[in-house]
Amino acid sequence: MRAQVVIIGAGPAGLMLGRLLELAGVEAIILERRSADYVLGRIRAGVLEQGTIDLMDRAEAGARMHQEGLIHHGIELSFDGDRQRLDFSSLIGRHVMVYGQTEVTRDLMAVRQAPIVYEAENVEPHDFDGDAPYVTYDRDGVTHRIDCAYIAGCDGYHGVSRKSVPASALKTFERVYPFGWLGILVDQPPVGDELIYAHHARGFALCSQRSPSRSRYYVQVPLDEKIENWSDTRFWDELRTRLNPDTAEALQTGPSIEKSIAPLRSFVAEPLRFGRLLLAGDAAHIVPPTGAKGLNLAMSDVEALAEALIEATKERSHAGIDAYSAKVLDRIWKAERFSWWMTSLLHTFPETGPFGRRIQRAEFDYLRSSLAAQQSLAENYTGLPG
Ligand code: RFL
Ligand code: PHB
Repeated sequence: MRAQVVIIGAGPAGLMLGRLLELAGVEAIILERRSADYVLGRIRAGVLEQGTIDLMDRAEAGARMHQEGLIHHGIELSFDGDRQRLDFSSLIGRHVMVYGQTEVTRDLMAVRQAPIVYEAENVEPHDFDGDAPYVTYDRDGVTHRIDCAYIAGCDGYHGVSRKSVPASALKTFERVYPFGWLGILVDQPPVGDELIYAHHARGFALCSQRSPSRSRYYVQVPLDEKIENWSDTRFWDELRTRLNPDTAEALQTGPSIEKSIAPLRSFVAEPLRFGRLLLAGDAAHIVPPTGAKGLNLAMSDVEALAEALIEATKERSHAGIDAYSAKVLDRIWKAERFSWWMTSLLHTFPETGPFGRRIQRAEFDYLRSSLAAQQSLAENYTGLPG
């Protein structure tokens, strides 16, 4: 088999890249380890920046998003019960949209014309340091080979692409946080119109949503916490404790329809290009979810990567491919910084003593009193330009 580009991974990054290439007439094959149902069953991000919304439109996948997505003009921060609303629209004239990653994935799957190879096992990129790379995979007990010009590694943090690069060619930067987020999905109306990010001595909590009748809530838990120890009742009690009393009172609870724990990590691999293998999305970097940046960053990577691949395959110019890594790393590090900062402000760290807690409080008070600080948060949260 032959294709101009082989894309490894059919998460949001791989699907969006495949679609942008398809619309430009560049032939790409997508290989995904899991089934389509499995991919759609993963509950992850929920907040889209304007750049992601625009890209969904360019991919001709935005119709349902515009109908069902909820425009949010701000968020609420709560610190030991003291509340502060940030109005993005008046601060910087921008907003975000609440529309689940599951729905983004579903819409991108639906618009793709060419098939996606699901349940592709033992996917392996080969010879990407030369001019004739190829990818092998197994399906139904048969080994297949696809010769190509470029390989796009969109296979997430645990994927094979980054792992195929010799360690000496890769520099990695990592911070593992000593906690995770326990999240639940529930068919109850959200507690507020907007998202609430709450700091409490017992840990962080987030009130998010998927629709007017479906809510997503998170509480910070220790890294070694077991999901079996968290009955719905325990979750609701803990969440209420961490919220402002009025918010806690208004919370509408019910049986959870999904419950999972995600560890928090900051990670960047540099560079993002090794010969004819290019990394994008979680394959190259991870942010803690506090800044709602992971999905958006994956989308801005593939926007740049699509442009570079189209230029390389249609105009036979390597300038875009050569520039790709440096171009996206600039934005990646800014998102890493913001996500780390939001995480540091809002979580309770085991090692933080009384001094550290006062610093967190001072940071919150500064944010409450300074228009400049609020604008800084707003421009980062809604997505930096470029
Ligand atoms: P994905 O979504 O991980 O997709 C990668 C795809 O590659 C497949 N794959 C392989 N395919 C073939 N061969 C292999 N060897 C393969 N190995 C893996 C996988 O099955 C998968 O389908 O990466 P992508 O496309 O870069 O998208 C990035 C986003 O998914 C990610 O940044 C966000 O979801 C991060 N994230 C969150 N971000 C937010 O902004 N807000 C959140 O609330 C939020 N919650 C989360 C998250 C990520 C999580 N992970 C990674 C476990 C919650 C979780 C649990
Ligand atoms: C979510 O709805 O899952 C969500 C929203 C905002 C975040 C993280 C997760 O910062």
